[in-house]
Amino acid sequence: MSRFDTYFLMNSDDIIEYVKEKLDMFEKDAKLDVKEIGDGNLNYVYRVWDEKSGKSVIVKHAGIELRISKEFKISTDRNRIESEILMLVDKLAPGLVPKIYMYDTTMCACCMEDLTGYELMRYALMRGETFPLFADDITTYMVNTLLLTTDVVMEHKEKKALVKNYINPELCEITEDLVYTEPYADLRNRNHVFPPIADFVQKELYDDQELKLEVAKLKFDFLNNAQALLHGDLHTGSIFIKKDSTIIFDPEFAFYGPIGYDVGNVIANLFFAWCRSDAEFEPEKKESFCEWIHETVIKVIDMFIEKFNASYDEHVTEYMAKTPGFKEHYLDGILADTSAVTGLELNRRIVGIANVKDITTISDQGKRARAEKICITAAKDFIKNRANYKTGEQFWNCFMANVNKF
Ligand code: SR1
Ligand code: MG
Repeated sequence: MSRFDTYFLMNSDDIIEYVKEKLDMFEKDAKLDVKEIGDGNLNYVYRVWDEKSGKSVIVKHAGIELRISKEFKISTDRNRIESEILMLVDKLAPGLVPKIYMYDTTMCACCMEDLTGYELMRYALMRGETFPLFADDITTYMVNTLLLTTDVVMEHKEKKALVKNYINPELCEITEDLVYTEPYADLRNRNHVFPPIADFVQKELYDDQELKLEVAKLKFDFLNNAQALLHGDLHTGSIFIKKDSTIIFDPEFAFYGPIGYDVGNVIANLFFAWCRSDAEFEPEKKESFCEWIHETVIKVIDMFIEKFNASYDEHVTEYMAKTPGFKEHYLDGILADTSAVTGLELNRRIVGIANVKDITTISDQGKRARAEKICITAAKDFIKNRANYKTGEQFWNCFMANVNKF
């Protein structure tokens, strides 16, 4: 019998006892330190370390109520999904995810590698840090985890078993509401709209019927297109980074959905970093950082395409998917989804309940309003004209054309 045989929400003292009981890592009488370091909207994340041995571990623990709002009560099964996905991705994209030491479906907790020396990418970008390996690492991660889990490569019954295991209805519902509905109709009256742009949001988002129709089509694609095993929340707060290494974590929104959902999230969050730099940095720093974002957006799209094509040719097993022209058709759809999701993520982080600090911490109110208008205007272009953007240069030019309107 252990007090960890029945679920309860653990505090720091419980976490110390928990790691001593569950892991071989620490002596039973070790004097451990613990700190809650969670930065996301959903879970509690503890770092536990032993000064004497130098050993440390991260414990991620799911509560029944979300941190962002007690209004959300979602399944703690998200912790199992995250742990299993990280273990699977460690095989598909080795070296790009943290090691999971154990996970526990009773306490809804997992123990994983401590990534000391890394930093959350969003905060590093907010300070103007640049990362030369990022585009290469993130495109390897995306091509390996996404293409290799599709019907193009996997035996269809094995793929369907994964679809079943990671059906994740409650976390998908959050995305269906926060990404695909509420930015276009504030149905629950909970959107965070920056007051100086309230009229702009009304006209450009809530009153644009043509936009709503396109988002409705995309929502039903998100609901029904079980294309690949997604990360499901691939923003810069789900990435730990340092100059020579990138680690992707936090795949609790994982499920089988459209590949462009992950790729578009990465692109949109690079644009948020650009907007912050444009508003906050001194001219010299701004110029070099914005140039790095420019190069990185182009590389992420173009390297994704290049690696996708090579991996498709190497790994395709499906007879009909080998038909000449099918690969190009499939990739075209992914790029259109990437463009659309770039737009959806830009909009939902500006007006929804889960905003991004890149934008909300812009100190000058006029500059913040300009940044928000740029994001919304570019977003509409990426959504409505999603079939037009197929290269890195075209993605960048679309964003810049909209920056130049303000
Ligand atoms: C209610 S959860 C809000 C957001 O936080 C997560 O990181 C996801 O992006 C989700 O949409
Ligand atoms: Mg998260």
